[in-house]
Amino acid sequence: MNASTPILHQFAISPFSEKLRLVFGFKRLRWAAVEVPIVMPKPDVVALTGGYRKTPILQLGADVYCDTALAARVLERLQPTPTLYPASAPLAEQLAQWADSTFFWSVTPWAAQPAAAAFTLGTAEPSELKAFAVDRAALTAGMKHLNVAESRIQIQRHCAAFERQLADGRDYLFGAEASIADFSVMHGLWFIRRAKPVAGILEPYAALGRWLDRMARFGHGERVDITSAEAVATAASATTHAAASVLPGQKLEAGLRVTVAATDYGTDPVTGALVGLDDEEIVVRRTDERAGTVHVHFPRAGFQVRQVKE
Ligand SMILES: N[C@@H](CCC(=O)N[C@@H](CS)C(=O)NCC(=O)O)C(=O)O
Repeated sequence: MNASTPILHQFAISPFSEKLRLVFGFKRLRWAAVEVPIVMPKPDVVALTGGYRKTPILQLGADVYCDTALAARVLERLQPTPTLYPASAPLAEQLAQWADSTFFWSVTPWAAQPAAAAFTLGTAEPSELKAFAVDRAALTAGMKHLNVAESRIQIQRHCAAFERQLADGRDYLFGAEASIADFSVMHGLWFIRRAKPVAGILEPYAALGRWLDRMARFGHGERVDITSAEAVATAASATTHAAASVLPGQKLEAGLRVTVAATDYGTDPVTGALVGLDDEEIVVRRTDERAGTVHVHFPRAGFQVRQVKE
């Protein structure tokens, strides 16, 4: 790996990580994988982000990108072809946003039900299953979850709609070209497919099954595995950051001390100096004793930036 190799901090059973692993495959990129802990604590993740703990995160030197919606945009900049945002699919990002939220939370109760949890989580060890349940309950405190019966109904509604969308023989959800929407819908269905004892829920949808196989064939690109210590050292030794600026009219000025936090779940705030703000992205600068000066990037969609009142 060299200094410009993108690093994905991810773990094997994570659907959102699978979304980006497939994007690496789609774009035939070479990337480095760091395996992060499935539950807190995650000291090396937090050294890089300053508090954000969701998975995955994308690192390019001393720039750290939170949330897969933004990370996908960054991978598009690195490797524009094939595009994730074809002109033929103007609603691709909107459908992806729905799939990453409403659809994802519709499938998780089904995939994590007791009959399948050992497959979904890759362990049958009661203490690990318990630790996972406790960690995720804290992560999503305040959210209302569907029960398994409600999850089944929603999965069936959504899969029937995907099946109708694909019924004319198109290769991808919006037609002949794949888009970010395909990758966002894919990772939730990948989660169900891995949950073998309950994966039969997908069987009635033949065109969707062929689409899933087609998506899986993108593979994961060229992956090398590195340790989190190597990734932190890569950040510490980087001397430049991606260009960032605060656009006029954004009501906050460069250099202000701000917090940035997700608005849905996993809302741990990141505090730093504002260095970038436009309609798409928020960038803060913070210094960590091991990772050095890091720029942490968030999408505007799904995040709030607020000035810290001293
Ligand atoms: N909107 C986020 C969602 C990411 C997400 O919820 N990831 C799950 C894992 S698939 C997570 O963070 N779980 C808790 C954790 O890994 O600490 C994104 O697109 O990156």
